[in-house]
Amino acid sequence: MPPNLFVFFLFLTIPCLLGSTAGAIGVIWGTMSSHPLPPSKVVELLKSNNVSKVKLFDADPLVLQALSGSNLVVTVGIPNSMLKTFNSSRKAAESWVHDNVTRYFSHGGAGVRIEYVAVGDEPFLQSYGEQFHPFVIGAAMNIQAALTKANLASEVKVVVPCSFDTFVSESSLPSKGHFRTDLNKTMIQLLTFLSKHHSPFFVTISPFISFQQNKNISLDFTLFKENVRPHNDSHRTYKNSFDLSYDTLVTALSKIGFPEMGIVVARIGWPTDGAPNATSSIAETFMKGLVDHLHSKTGTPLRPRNPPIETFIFSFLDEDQRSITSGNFERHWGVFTFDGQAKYHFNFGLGSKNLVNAQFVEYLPSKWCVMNNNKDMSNATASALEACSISDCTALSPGGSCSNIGWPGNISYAFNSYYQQHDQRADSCDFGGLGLITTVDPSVDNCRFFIELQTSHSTSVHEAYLFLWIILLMAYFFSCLLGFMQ
Ligand SMILES: *[C@@H]1O[C@H](CO)[C@@H](O)[C@H](O)[C@H]1NC(C)=O
Ligand SMILES: *[C@@H]1O[C@H](CO)[C@@H](O)[C@H](O)[C@H]1NC(C)=O
Ligand SMILES: *[C@@H]1O[C@H](CO)[C@@H](O)[C@H](O)[C@H]1NC(C)=O
Ligand SMILES: *[C@@H]1O[C@H](CO)[C@@H](O)[C@H](O)[C@H]1NC(C)=O
Ligand SMILES: *[C@@H]1O[C@H](CO)[C@@H](O)[C@H](O)[C@H]1NC(C)=O
Ligand SMILES: *[C@@H]1O[C@H](CO)[C@@H](O)[C@H](O)[C@H]1NC(C)=O
Ligand SMILES: *[C@@H]1O[C@H](CO)[C@@H](O)[C@H](O)[C@H]1NC(C)=O
Ligand SMILES: *[C@@H]1O[C@H](CO)[C@@H](O)[C@H](O)[C@H]1NC(C)=O
Ligand SMILES: CC(=O)N[C@H]1CO[C@H](CO)[C@@H](O)[C@@H]1O
Repeated sequence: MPPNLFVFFLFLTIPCLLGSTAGAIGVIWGTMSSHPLPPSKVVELLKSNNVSKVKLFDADPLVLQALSGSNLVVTVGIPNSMLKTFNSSRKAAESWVHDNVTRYFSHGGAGVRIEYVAVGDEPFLQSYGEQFHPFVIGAAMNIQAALTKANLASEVKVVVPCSFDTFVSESSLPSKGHFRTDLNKTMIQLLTFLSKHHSPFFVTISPFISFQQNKNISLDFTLFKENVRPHNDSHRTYKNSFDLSYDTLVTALSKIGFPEMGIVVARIGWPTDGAPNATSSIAETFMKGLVDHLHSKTGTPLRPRNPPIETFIFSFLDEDQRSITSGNFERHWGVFTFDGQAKYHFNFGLGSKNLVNAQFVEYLPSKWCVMNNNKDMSNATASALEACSISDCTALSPGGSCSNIGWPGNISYAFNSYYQQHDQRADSCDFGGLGLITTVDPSVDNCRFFIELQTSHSTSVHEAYLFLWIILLMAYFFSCLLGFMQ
C-alpha cells in the first residue's frame, strides 16, 4: 500500500477506534468475598471475556498489581468511611492519590490505566441518612486538588457514584423527575464541581429494584421485551424501565441547570438468587436486552441517539460477604459465580461467542458438612441460625435456589456454609455433635452445596504442584529418550 493511502486508512480507522470507547461496557469487580478468586485469575477472566473497563470499590494493592500491564481501563474507589478524613485534610488526600494513583498510573505499558477516581460508594443512599453528605464535596475537591498537584488531572477524572434513589418522580413520569429534596443543595454543588472539571455524572440505575418496588412496572417492561404496553409521558413513549429511569434523571439534571451533563451508568445488573424473580434465566434476558439496547445507540426519548458514555455491569463475580441490609439478593449480582463460572449465556462484546469460564480454579477438597440424622435434632435450628449469622445462607431465603429443600435439608445447607467458610476445619462441623462430614455431594436440583476456593497456599497445593513437576519431568525424560532412540 502506498504510504499516503496508508495514512488515509489510518484516518478512516481513528473515528472507528474512538467510537468503540464511547458507549463502552465495563464491569464492577467487588472483593467482599470470604474466599476470593486470586486477582491474577480474575484479570485473566476479564481478558478472556473481552472486558476492557473495570470499576473497583477501593484501591486494593493486590488487585492493582494484578491489573498492572493488563491494558484494562480502571476506576479506583474511595470507601465512604474515608470521606470525612479527605474532607478535612488536603494532606491525607494527597497521600491517598500518591499511594493509590500516582504509584500505579500509566498510559499503558507496565502500570495501570486509571481513568476515574470514584469518591465514595453511593454516599447519598437514603438509608445512610446524613452520615456522609457533609463530606462528599469537600473530599472530591481535595482529591481533585491532589490529582492536579500530581499532574494527573487531565487524565484522571474525579467522580461521585450516586445511588438509584438520589432522583425520584412521584408519578413515575420522567417529565416529573427531580433530585431528592434533601439533596437540593448538595446536587447543585456536585454538578457545578463535575462540570467545572469536565467529569461525568456517575449513577446507578436499578430496574430490578424498580420492578420490586413499583406495582406499575411489569417484568416484561423491565426486560426490554418487544410489544409491551408502553408507559406514555404526554407525547413521549417509553418501552422499557431503563429509559424511564434514565430520562427521570435527565429531567432532574435539567431542573437544576445541567441539561447537557454526561451520564455514566456506574452500576446496573440483575441478581440470580436470594429473592423472587432473581434467577439466572431472568438475568440472562435482562442482560441481553440491556446490551442490545446500548449497542443499538438509540438513546432515550429525552436523549435520542445519545446513550450513556459508559455502562458498568454489576457485578462480575458473586460476593458472599456483601452486606444484605437491602436484601438477600445482594450476594448474587455476579454474571459469574464466586468461582468464575458463567451463570448464563451472554457476551460483553458484540461477538456471538459465549462467556469463557475461569480455568484451573483450585477448590478445597470434595467434602461437605451435613446434619447427622441419627442425633436428637431438637437444637438443630438454633445451631443453623447461628451458622447463618456468620456464613452465607441467602440461597435459603424465599424465592432463593435452596428455598424448597425443606427441613432438615436447610439445616445441612447452613452447616455446610459455615464449614466451607472455615476452610473445612473439622471443628467447624461440630454443632454440638449434630454435624457430619461427608464426601457425597448433598446438592439437590438447582440448590448447590458449594465447596469454597483454596485461598492460602496450604500443603495440598504444594503437593499438587510437586506432582505436576514430576509428571512434566517424566514426560520430558521420555521424550528425550524417544528422540535419542530415533
Ligand atoms: C474476543 O474478541 C476476539 C477478537 O475480536 C474474538 O475472536 C473472541 O471470540 C472474543 N471472545 C469473546 C468471549 O467474546
Ligand atoms: C469539611 O472540611 C472543611 C475544610 O476543612 C471544613 O471547614 C468543614 O467543617 C468540613 N465539614 C465537616 C462537616 O466536617
Ligand atoms: C490506599 O488505598 C488503600 C485501599 O483502599 C487504603 O487502605 C490506603 O489507606 C490508601 N492509602 C492512603 C495513603 O490513604
Ligand atoms: C400507576 O399507574 C397509574 C395509571 O397509569 C397512575 O395513575 C399511578 O399514579 C401509577 N402509580 C405509581 C405508584 O406509579
Ligand atoms: C428542594 O427543591 C424543591 C423543588 O425545587 C423544593 O420544593 C424544596 O423546598 C427544596 N428543598 C430544600 C431543602 O431546599
Ligand atoms: C401511548 O402512546 C401510544 C403511541 O403514541 C398510543 O398508541 C397508546 O394508545 C398510548 N397508550 C396509552 C395508555 O395512553
Ligand atoms: C439444647 O440446648 C440446651 C441449651 O443449650 C441444652 O441444655 C440441651 O441439652 C440441648 N439439647 C440437646 C438434645 O443437645
Ligand atoms: C428450615 O425449614 C424449616 C421448615 O420449612 C423452617 O421452619 C426453618 O426456619 C428453616 N431454617 C433455616 C435456617 O432456613
Ligand atoms: C413476572 C414474574 O415472573 N413474576 C414472578 C416474580 O416472583 C413472584 C414470586 O415468586 C411470582 O409470583 C411472579 O410470577
